[in-house]
Amino acid sequence: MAPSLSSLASRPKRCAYVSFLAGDGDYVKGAVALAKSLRRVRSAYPLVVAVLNDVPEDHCQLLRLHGCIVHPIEKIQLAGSDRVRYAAAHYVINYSKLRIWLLEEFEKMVYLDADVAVYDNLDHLMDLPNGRFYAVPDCFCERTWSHSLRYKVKYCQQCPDRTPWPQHLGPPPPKYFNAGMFVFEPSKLIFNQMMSALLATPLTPFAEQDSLNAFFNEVFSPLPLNYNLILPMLWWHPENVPELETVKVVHYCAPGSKPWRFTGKEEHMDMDAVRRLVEKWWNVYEDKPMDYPALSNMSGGHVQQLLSAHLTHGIALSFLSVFPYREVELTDRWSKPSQHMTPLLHYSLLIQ
Ligand SMILES: [Mn+2]
Ligand SMILES: [Zn+2]
Repeated sequence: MAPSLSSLASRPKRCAYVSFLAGDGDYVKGAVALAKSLRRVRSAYPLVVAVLNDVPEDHCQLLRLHGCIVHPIEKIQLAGSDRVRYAAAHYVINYSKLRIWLLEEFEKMVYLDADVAVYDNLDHLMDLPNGRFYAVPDCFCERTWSHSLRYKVKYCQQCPDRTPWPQHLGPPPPKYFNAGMFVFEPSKLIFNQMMSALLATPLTPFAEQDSLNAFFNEVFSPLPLNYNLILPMLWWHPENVPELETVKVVHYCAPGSKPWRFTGKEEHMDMDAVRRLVEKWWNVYEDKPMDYPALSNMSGGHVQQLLSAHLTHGIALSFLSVFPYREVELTDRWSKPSQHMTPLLHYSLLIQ
């Protein structure tokens, strides 16, 4: 099985990547791709996935099979949050993500959204000095920003000279980061302070991202764009975009850009760079040898337990296609079918 939080806590350097998942939808595919992408670049630290209780057990199991540490968290329900006009309806759920600050088993973590993929090793971020909040500055040019003064005056911090901030409005707004990727230190104290701040201020369209920006404003240290390439940069600020091959983290945040739902028909989605990056995601997602590290390290007994206790047919079948030698092992072990055998194990014997 994947190591537990407590056994990880005894490692010399207690660091981890962490993501967040809610609901029973297809976002789990993003989390699987994220896990595989981190392993592909040989990350030394595990991926914790903080899940709300509406994530179905077979999705949690799938994440565990991919080597993730699944960590249940409770929903953060804020009074009045159902009356806020969020930039996207699902943002209301994102306040719960703040609970990752309670993971004090870890001294430093890199948070990554489930619609993010990692294409180069990021372990060095764990060595950044403590006491700062590291993230990549956002872009305000998408329509999701249309509620904001920044959008209305066509000001974007990615190119402050293109349309300068109007003088009569006072100083330009403070630097604002995208919260799809950030480096932080878990702390219950900070969590409690953030919750108090949330309760004391009105809720705003970008939900937890706005709150994090307000809260960490003074300790925010910008990271270079290649640590969180938000796709709108490709069409709003092509002159700022680094060589795609050097981009370490891609954030598939633009409407229509989720690779697992990609049709190429939405605005900007026909760009060559977008297609290349979506293809890159699929190469990771479908990289069979990168599948199910948890099972490959497991003893036959454990695999049996898993197969009989938790797995759905779909997962079992794809597992068997990745580890055919395991199939033989299982078949040997179960060569005399007994009445205790689950229908699932029957199935694996039949398809050999
Ligand atoms: Mn995202
Ligand atoms: Zn912009």
